Amino acid sequence: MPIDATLPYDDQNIFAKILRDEIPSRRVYEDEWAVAFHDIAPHAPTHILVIPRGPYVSWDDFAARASEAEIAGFVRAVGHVAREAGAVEPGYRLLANIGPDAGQEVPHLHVHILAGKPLGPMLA
Ligand code: DGP
Repeated sequence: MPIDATLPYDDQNIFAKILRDEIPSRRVYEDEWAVAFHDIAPHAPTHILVIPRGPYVSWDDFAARASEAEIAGFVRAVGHVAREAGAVEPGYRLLANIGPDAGQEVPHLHVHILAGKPLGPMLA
């Protein structure tokens, strides 16, 4: 069910629980700023989600409230995970859904890394 990305942060959302290790995930990376794990319903051979450790509903919320250090740390973590996944060559897609029109389902910012096959046109 798509969420309203302007809502206050709900610390009971599924990714908050993954961050706290209350539910399992297949983690591939973590550092001070971010955690990355395999998507439960992959849309490509490589489908990894990268989330910030901080309580941000969406990219919009993150851009508005996160510190420079959190933003830099998160962006670098996304790049690191994509490189480690072997996705830089021949290429990958980053995707963040923000709010109901985009179909965002989990109210904790997540960037999808999609790779491992030709992904076709962006809006297919
Ligand atoms: P979005 O539509 O951008 O909000 O994508 C949410 C993604 O989260 C979707 O691709 C499926 C994934 N997902 C939902 N619940 C879980 C879960 O419990 N574990 C993992 N690993 N992924 C989940």
